[in-house]
Amino acid sequence: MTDRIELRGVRAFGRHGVYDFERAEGQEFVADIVLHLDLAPAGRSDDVGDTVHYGELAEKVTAIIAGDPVDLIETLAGRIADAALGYDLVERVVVTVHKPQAPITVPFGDVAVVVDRSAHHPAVVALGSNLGDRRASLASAVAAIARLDGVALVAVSPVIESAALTLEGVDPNLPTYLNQVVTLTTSRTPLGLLAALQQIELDHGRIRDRRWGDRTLDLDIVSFDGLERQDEKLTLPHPGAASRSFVLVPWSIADPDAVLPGHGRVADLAEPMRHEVRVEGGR
Ligand code: A4P
Ligand code: MG
Repeated sequence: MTDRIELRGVRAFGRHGVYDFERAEGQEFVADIVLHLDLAPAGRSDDVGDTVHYGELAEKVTAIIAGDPVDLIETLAGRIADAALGYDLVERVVVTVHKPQAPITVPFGDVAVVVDRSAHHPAVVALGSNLGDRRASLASAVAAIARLDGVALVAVSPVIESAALTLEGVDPNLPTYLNQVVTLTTSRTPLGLLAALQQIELDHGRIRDRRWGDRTLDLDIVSFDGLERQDEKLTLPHPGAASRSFVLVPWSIADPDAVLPGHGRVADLAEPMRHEVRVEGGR
């Protein structure tokens, strides 16, 4: 990601420092904030809702500098970074906090700390395959997800097998599915993660013809950082997640403490469905 918003030289008066006189008298602090985010959607829509409003961010930064005094500019920079990462679109932020009047006993030009932080969104991805070498497709898809920039795998469930669910119900005549669930953390946005997963599907010979049709590889985002959203590109949590044994059972094994927003503990939801699927050895 090379797109950036650079907000530099935001100044405000604060009372940060380890010395009593710094708390009593205060001084000026200056912050530079570099946001890493995809600016293409805003470039297309020309809508401020598709980017970060830098004026609004600047006001938050000055409020943090003028707010609760802390000893270290490291702490201040961390607070500013947290505020920047509070914007869902921001994947990474580099914050520099300058303290040009710091109590240093020799002549100096500037002193600053730089913190570089990435977003850590927890997310859950469900994998499914009922065509071709299903085991190989799942294993290579898990490896491809692990290799994605800005993605770190947390847990990989065992592989489970189940009959194909179609829009008309379970169809025992169709090839059976192997499914698996991975949990991860990512600095990507939900749509950034979806785009990467769709590329992995294509790399594994996925042909989109019929909805709910047989497939070599299906990758669905089950949940993303507790987010709830619904539009033509992405629905979160995945609408099928709450009712599907082939998602809930492996997810509950990968993360016994998981919660599906609006539905409760995944382990409780999975329990009555365990007989519907066969759990394999898996990883
Ligand atoms: N989309 C919206 N929300 C999401 C999300 N949370 N994750 C959009 C991923 N994609 C999401 O998906 C169609 C569109 O959904 C995408 O373009 C994306 O922008 P698709 O993968 O092209 O089509 P699909 O998978 O055929 O449709 P759908 O509705 O995602 O089907 P499901 O829910 O994936 O169900 N039976 C067993 N036993 N095991 C299975 O894994 N899977 C399915 C497919 C049916 N029966 C099954 C299984
Ligand atoms: Mg799908």
